[in-house]
Parts: sequence; C-alpha cells; structure tokens
Amino acid sequence: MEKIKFNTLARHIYEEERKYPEATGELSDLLHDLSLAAKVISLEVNKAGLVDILGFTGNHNIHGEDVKKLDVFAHEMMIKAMDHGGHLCVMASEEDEDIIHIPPSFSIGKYVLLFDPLDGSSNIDANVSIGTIFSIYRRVSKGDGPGTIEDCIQQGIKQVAAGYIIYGSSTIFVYTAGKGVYGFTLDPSFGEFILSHPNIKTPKKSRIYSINEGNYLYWHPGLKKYIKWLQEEDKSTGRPYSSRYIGSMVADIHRNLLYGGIFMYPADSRNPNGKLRLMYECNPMSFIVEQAGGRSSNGKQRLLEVKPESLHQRTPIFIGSEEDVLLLEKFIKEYEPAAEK
Ligand code: AHM
Ligand code: MG
Repeated sequence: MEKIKFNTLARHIYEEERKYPEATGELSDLLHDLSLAAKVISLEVNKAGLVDILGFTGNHNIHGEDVKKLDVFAHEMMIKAMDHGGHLCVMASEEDEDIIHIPPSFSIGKYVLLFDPLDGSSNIDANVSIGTIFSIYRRVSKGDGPGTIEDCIQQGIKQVAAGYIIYGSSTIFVYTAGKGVYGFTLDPSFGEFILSHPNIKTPKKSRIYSINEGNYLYWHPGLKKYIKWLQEEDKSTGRPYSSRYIGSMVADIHRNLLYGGIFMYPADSRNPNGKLRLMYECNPMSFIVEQAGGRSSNGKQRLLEVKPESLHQRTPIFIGSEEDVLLLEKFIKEYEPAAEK
C-alpha cells in the first residue's frame, strides 16, 4: 500500500496555492476558516450525548446558560467563523430564509459562501453520522459593496470550491477546489486535520444503492424498474446490489464515494421536486463527486448545469458511480409516463 505523505489540511492548502502563481491566497484563507468552524462544531457534536448526563435540561445547562440545538449552534458557528475574514461579500444558509449580509464594519471580499450547517437532522439525537456542507462561488454582482441574492443563485458549474465535514466515527474534512478531491481526518489529540484520503477517486461502477425505499409507492415507474433490476440476480453485472441507507446525505455519499455506490433522493408523486436543496446540498456534493470521477444528475440533466431560480429550491438527485447513474437515467427515459414525454 502506498504510504500517504504526512500533511495537515493547512499545509496542503498552502502547497496547492503555491502551484498557481495567480492565486491570491484568499480561497486558502476561506478553507482555513471553514476548518476552524468544523473543529468547533465537531467538539459540540461529540458532546451531544452527554447533555442529559451532565444535567442539561430544556434550553439551559446547569449553569443556567443557554444550550442551543446543535443545528442552530452549527449555523451560528459558521457565521461567527466566516463573516469577518474579509473574503466574503455574502453568505446563505439552509437554516436562514434570507441571505446573510456581512456586517458593515467588516471588509467585503469577492467570494460567496453557501452552507448547510448540519445536515441529517433526523439523526442528530441518535448518535448517527451527520455533516456540514459548503459551497464557494465568486461574486457576480457589480461593485465592491455587499453581495446580493444574484451572487447566491448561481449554477453549480460556477463553484470555485466545495466540501463537507462528516462527524462520524471520526471527523473528516473533504474538499475540492476543482483539482481533485482530498480528505483530512481530525486528530482529536492535537486538533489538526491530517491528510488521510489523497486524490479520492470513486469506482466507475458499484454494487451499492442508497435510497429511502419507504417511498417506493410514490416513485416514477422508471425508478421502480431500476431498483427491481438492481435486486435481481445476475453475476455478470454484479447483481443483486446491496442496499445501504443512513438517512444522512453526507454519510451516505461519503461511503459511496470511497467504495462506489449510487445515492438517490428522487422526486415522487407527493414531492414533485424531491427533498434535498440544490444550492446547499446537491450542488456541492455534485462538484465533489464529479471531481472524484463520478456523475450527478436530476434524472434528466447534469445537476451542476441546472439554472437555479431560488435560494432554497429543491431538486431530485441521483449521484455516485458513473455507470450506475447513467443506467438510472436510461431507465427514467425509457419508462417515462406518456404525460411527461
Ligand atoms: P435535513 O436538511 O433536514 O437534515 O434533511 C436532509 C436529509 C439528508 O441528509 C438525507 O439524505 C435525507 O434528508 C433523508 O431523508 P429521508 O428521511 O426522507 O429519507
Ligand atoms: Mg440539510
């Protein structure tokens, strides 16, 4: 097995930046600030199970201080860590209806940050993996004043960098700046993210599918056929596939990224736009998966090319090993109900 070079996230970012003489170092600073937020959120996530034992009640701890819900904590921590670096002109969070302005007292930068502070909310109290997702764009609005909604609603292909932090059996920071995907594991003893997954490449074909099958009844006929096909026995195509579904997008996609797999959150007859958010969840994960050699689609179109219309819009998503996603698209096309054709 090839030995991985001992490197920290901070040093890796610095080394990457030095390869490009035109780089200003601003993106590196942003990634560094994000890693700081990730460490604080990780600490808080790890303490979550102790809340009852330490006598925290309701919204207050034993000292009478406020105890915030973890997702609210993560949302506020991201803002606190990111608003004053001087590199952002505006932010947006899945937890906030409106865009988040940079306070007038802080200088305004040329980048835009979108994030889902803590994804997988239904798993928070069960000690199951959850994650933070982020996405970085360049500002497109004119001038050097505060950024606008226009800066936040850009096509996924315009992303400059994207990443996620998974809080699982260990905390891992995975990011891409368009030159491959790198993963760093947090060493809790000295608080550094250490390079653990250099240049991640996802298998082109897998034997794993991830979807909430409880919604089967409401699916598109093509999706029903596809899942049934995956469950049939045929050695030559590696079937039947195994099913793995955690219900935390970050955790499901992280596993599939490493071992291969297709993750799906489709539209269905009850939720015609699916569940997951284009700007906060699907675009950043699509950028990462594509950079690792995978594919991401809304069933009909490459997800990163979808033109967004609103900040919180939802989209169906099929993402992971390229051959699996291509085949799914074929099934969707072939079994399209006449009304949709
Ligand atoms: P959240 O933003 O409220 O946490 O919801 C997003 C999560 C994803 O992490 C996950 O893939 C999906 O919701 C699971 O949904 P379901 O419980 O419907 O299967
Ligand atoms: Mg979410």
